[in-house]
Amino acid sequence: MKLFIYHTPEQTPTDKIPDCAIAVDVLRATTTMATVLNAGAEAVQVFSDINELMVVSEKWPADQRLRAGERGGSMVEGFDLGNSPLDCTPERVQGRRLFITTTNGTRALQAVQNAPTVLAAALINRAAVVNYLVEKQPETLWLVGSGWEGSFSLEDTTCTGAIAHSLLTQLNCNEEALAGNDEVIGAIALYSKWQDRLLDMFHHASHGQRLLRLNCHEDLKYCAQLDILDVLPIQKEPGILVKN
Ligand code: 3SL
Repeated sequence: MKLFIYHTPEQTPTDKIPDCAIAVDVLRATTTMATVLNAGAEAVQVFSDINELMVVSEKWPADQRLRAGERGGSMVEGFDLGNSPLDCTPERVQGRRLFITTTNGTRALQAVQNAPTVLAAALINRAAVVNYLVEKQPETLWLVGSGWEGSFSLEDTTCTGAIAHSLLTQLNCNEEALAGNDEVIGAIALYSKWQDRLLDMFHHASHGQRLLRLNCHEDLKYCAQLDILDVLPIQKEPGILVKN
């Protein structure tokens, strides 16, 4: 297995595709996707464009859909939900499809949607993702951080490092054998620095600070938990993720 990490969708190559690609948006899109599927949602369908989401979701039965999304961290006007994983309770989401648009996370998924296998990862489902990778052993693997509007984000690259770090242990190999680019070595170093202080790391991150200004402290606490959900969001057709 050769692992390549890209910090943002913009840095992700467009002239090739890996065997498996994983989008990461710890704060908060991929955390929300893992949570909603774990809570019994039928599927998650992602959009970068609000109008397109409205047109497609309009064709879905009203009692079987939820429209979710944020811009600048705040809920899109008229939607059922924002992008808080804490709102995704079984009572609210069971059996429904979540139509979601977010600033960066949905773009990361769309950047890799042509790969044969596409997953969504966060800290909360890191172990489920790593177990899948160890079982399937894709030859080429990309981890794509969502960043923030084209820039690096501390929390996404730390999460890619958490996945890489666990892969090293599970595959019993060294960094040189696993790493396809230098970003892998950097991400593992970043995770090693923060692994026991993930919530603290969010407080240092610019997007963590943005969410704190929006009173999302409970969201940060939830998103900072490692390996708490055994759920693997996997793409079944472009833009549509289901529980594996
Ligand atoms: O950028 C994104 O995709 C979102 O996850 C951002 S937020 O955490 O909902 O503000």
